[in-house]
Amino acid sequence: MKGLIVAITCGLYAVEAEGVIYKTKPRGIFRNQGVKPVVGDIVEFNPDEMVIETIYPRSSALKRPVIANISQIILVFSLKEPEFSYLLAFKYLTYANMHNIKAKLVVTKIDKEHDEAMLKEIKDVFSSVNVETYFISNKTKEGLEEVKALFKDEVSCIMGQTGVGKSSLINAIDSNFERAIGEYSMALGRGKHQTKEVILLPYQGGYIADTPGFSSLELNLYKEDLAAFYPGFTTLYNKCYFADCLHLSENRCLVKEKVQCGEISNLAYECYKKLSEEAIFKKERYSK
Ligand SMILES: Nc1nc2c(ncn2[C@@H]2O[C@H](COP(=O)(O)OP(=O)(O)OP(=O)(O)O)[C@@H](O)[C@H]2O)c(=O)[nH]1
Ligand SMILES: [Mg+2]
Ligand SMILES: [Zn+2]
Repeated sequence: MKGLIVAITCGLYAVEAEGVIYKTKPRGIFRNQGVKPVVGDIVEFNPDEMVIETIYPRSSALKRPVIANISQIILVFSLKEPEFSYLLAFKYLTYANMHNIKAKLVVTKIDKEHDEAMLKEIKDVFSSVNVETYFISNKTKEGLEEVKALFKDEVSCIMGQTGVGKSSLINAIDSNFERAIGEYSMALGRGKHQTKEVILLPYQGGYIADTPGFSSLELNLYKEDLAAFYPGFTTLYNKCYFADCLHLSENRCLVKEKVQCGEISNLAYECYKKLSEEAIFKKERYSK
């Protein structure tokens, strides 16, 4: 029987097939092969023995969070608590591009601080690199209808720092989901990691994945990947004078030209420089 892994808890793999959930285990063969079924995997399983026999080829596979076959990433940030971070947003948008998965930005908690200038800046910066941004409050439900429509017929992975309101958003979309909501800790300056496992929830012909929040330090990208997959840079790939252009001090760089003429926002480019500075080379790593 063919099914979809919707959750993994305590070593049991919840496989959904024709609206029924089967609690299965993978065959030992997977362990021998070093393969691990993950949430989002489409599998062939035996409903009598309750074992997963095979995993179908994945269209995508993310490591952070661990999930397969998603069609889009909904990146969630809050305006406050925790503070909106351009750097993190650009980092994760690059990560989405690396996996060839479309991404959209949802900014929550606009009820906490409705600073029009700040919202406009966020919208403009991301629209300069062709990323759509939505502003919502999970509390007052402002902006929610437009965001709800994004999920239709998609397998969406909700990603974001802990405490930004990912689970709250899922509950706001449909209160029947009853996702546990965490608290923002003033003392820690972050959320308290409420959601601990990836889960796929059926919604409007597709699925929504709630995922554990990440901390700001978790994802490390290479300089080369940033240069190739940074938002707004992907279509310029290999078009600079130097094929391995990092868009920094090089001459005849198309990215810098686009920044100079205002097509790519300055702020986006400043974030790029900062992320590139912090990143290491992929090549150097391999040559050691
Ligand atoms: N004022 C306000 N508070 C919100 C909003 N969205 C979420 N919160 C609050 O933010 C806190 C964290 O919300 P969660 O939904 O648990 O955050 P999360 O992103 O799922 O966090 P993790 O599961 O730890 O990754 C809770 O106290 C929510 O009530 C919002 O739009 N406005
Ligand atoms: Mg959560
Ligand atoms: Zn360049």
